[in-house]
Amino acid sequence: MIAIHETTPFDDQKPGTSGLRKKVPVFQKPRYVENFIQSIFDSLAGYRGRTLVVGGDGRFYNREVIQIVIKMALANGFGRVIVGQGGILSTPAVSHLIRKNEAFGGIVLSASHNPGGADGDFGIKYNAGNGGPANEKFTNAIFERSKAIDRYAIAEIGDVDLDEIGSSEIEGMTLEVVDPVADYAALMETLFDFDAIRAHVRGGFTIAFDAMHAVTGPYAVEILENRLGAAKGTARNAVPLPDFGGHHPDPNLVYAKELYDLMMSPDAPDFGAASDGDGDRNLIIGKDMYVAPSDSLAALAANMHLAPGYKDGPVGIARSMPTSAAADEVAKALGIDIYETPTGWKFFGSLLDAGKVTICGEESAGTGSDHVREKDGLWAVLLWLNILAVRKESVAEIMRDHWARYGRNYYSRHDYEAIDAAAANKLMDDLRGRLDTLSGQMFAGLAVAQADDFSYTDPVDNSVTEHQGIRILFEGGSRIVMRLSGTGTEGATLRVYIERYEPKDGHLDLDTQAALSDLIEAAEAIASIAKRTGRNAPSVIA
Ligand code: G16
Repeated sequence: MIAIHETTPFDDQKPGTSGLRKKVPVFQKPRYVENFIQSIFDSLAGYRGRTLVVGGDGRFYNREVIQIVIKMALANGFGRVIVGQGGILSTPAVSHLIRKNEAFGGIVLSASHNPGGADGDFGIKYNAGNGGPANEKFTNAIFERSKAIDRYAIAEIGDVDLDEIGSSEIEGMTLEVVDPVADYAALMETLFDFDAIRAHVRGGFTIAFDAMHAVTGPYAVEILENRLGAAKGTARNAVPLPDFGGHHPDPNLVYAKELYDLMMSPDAPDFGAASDGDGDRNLIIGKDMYVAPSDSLAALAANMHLAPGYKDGPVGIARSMPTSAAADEVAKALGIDIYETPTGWKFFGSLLDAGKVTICGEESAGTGSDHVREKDGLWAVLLWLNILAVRKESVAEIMRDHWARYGRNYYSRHDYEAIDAAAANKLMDDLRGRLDTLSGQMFAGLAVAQADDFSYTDPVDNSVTEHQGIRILFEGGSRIVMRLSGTGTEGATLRVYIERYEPKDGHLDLDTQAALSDLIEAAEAIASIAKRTGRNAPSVIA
């Protein structure tokens, strides 16, 4: 039985960097989820009878929303819904299932690295038939529709069983409940040399993987422990919990501090890694060697030919604008193109679809390749493991060798989280207004060479995206970037990205914050961050 319900619009359903993210109580408002899902469906054309993939990271409210999505997919005419058992699917696994099953699209329920629980965050994101996040044009269309919506359609049926694997028919629609891990693990086996990694592990190589009580737990247990033979317990915090055990499932040096401390201790295993809420981010730490995400992208691009799935090396590399230019040095050496996109994985989709790039990465701990259209945390871990198994060197040796070949991009991001939104917008607006005057001025002893507001023209579809972050470039190649996050749910988050290039014959072993101290001072001098935000220090330094 299909019911059409009347509704009225909400005015705040504008998708951000990665879908719609809000606090759980916002999503719990009557009709809030239904309105957004119907706005997605109303913005699509030609999906009748086709397949929709649905899954989430298991956070609080996941199961309830999945039931709504399934009932609305049925009412709106989808022919088949594929859902992960228990409603669980990592974001890269959704991307893979969409592609493998030639689905029309998919819906990912996650607020990624944001905290979960009844008062935590929730999110809904639409992925298109290429497996990737919907592009800006489509997310704008969803927002426009959400402002005018006046009805939604839903099947009036009882809740469906999400826990038993198998296929069933519900009022003419097929529902397939699938093992969340199986297809993804099989894909990984086609890309990496599992025999080599297994042999390396058998030879005594040890791993600690922190799943942060989020979605990658079952994936890591199956792949690292069952298939690659790592010891039981290699995957820590491996049971997904609706509130992530009360922690913040963000694999950075603040929220994955326990892993960091372990890796810096005398008992450190050879390799440490973590992933986030929905399994698309990664943190890589060797014994006594933290690998910054921008450096990880560069090192992976330089070494990926060692994995069977990438034996010809990358055809091109893409990175988001705030990501350091370490990968640019690799592209230069390989004689391939490097693309600089706005923040957001959705901007990599057209480049991957057009075959212009093989590997993409972001400073925000995301790396991935053309195997799916999302960043992929465990993929990055496995590529590192494959490289380590072949080179038989430590992470620290590989990174030192990398800097000695390409030079080092000292890099750090300073986040000011949950600051007053009006103050944050004013800071950015004022800075934007001064851009023309900055060039030639000195701050903390550094001369500004150029300042602009990043604008991107997609080389494949020629779409233009403006106001993607303020860049202040200094004489000598250092830079500061400032932008407001598009994923927060509380006030605003100011991100300050700081970078300095040190040539290969320079000082390659400095402490990062020390190496950047004059630029940090310059950022404060340029934007008066402390005065305007009321914060004397960033909340997170990554
Ligand atoms: C999302 C996007 C990423 C982006 C990150 C941070 O990641 O997919 O492309 O780099 O947010 O964005 P912002 O700086 O606007 O907060 P995730 O892992 O949260 O889906």
